[in-house]
Amino acid sequence: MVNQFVDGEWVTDYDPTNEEGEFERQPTTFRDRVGSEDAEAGRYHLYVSYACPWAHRTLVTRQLLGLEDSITVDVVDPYRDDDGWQFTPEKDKCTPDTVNGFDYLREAYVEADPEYTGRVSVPVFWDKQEDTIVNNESREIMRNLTDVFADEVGNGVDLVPDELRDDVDEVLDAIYEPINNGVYRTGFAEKQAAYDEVVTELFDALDHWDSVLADQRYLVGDRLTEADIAMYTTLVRFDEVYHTHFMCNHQFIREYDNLWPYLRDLYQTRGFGETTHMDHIKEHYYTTHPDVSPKRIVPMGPDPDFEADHDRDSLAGEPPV
Ligand SMILES: N[C@@H](CCC(=O)N[C@@H](CS)C(=O)NCC(=O)O)C(=O)O
Repeated sequence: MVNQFVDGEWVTDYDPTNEEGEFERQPTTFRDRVGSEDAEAGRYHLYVSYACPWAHRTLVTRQLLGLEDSITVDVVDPYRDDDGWQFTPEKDKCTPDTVNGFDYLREAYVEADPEYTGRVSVPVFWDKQEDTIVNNESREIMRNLTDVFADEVGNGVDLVPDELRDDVDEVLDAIYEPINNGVYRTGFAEKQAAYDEVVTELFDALDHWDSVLADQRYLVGDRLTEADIAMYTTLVRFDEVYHTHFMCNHQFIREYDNLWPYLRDLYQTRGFGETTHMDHIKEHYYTTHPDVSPKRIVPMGPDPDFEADHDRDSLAGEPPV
């Protein structure tokens, strides 16, 4: 059971699985985009959890595009109970809500729409001038930062070059269901048949991308793009969390010939490692899904060595400077 708003009322017993026992992710509702005329430094804000792979996408993008001084960030508590995401500034690496002074992220959702129906999720891209949510869909926030903010108030790095736009979108689509969402569909499957199907899809996709990465440095070739950011935030959580907690245990990422060095390459690239906070990641998953891990014990390992050398720089392509 999960918590969400129904017509502005907070309910705590919503079932996100269908009759086949398959987890069904709801579409997000705030889907605006900031145009170049409004992309001012200081006006926009990100509410994130360091634990969340979707929010993590926006943090990596913000760093790569040099938006640290233009877009502010607040970080919620990694533990989420029946009241949803909470601001607990007393906890390590957590912040208060520096924009609105809210105690719970859900207050931002009803501020934006008093009749809101849906989940209270991170990331939230907030407009401080209009006091509202611009967008809460990570893929669209990433693209808005890339297309508009990078040039207006960032460093001009291009994470989706025009000539690769279709390829980037194709890879984002291709990895979403089997991999990014696949780990959740695996972990939240309620029946054996549902689990069997999605876990097979997940590992078939990982095998596929492992072979693609045998002779190219990044997912669409020799340029680091948004597709790599989307892949990274799932892969970096895999061995520590998804393998155990979500039963994605056919193989560890560190057993793959190419995915593992690829993951280390990204981790060691500006913007990736420094936005990866494994303490928040592990605390969140192992304590927040009582249906999956009822004892709320955070396991000790396995501590993959993300800092170990990789040979990926012998392949064509360089990370953005
Ligand atoms: N489609 C959204 C998904 C975001 C999402 O599911 N975030 C999770 C954390 S990993 C969340 O906040 N879940 C709380 C909830 O759904 O109640 C995106 O990509 O931005």
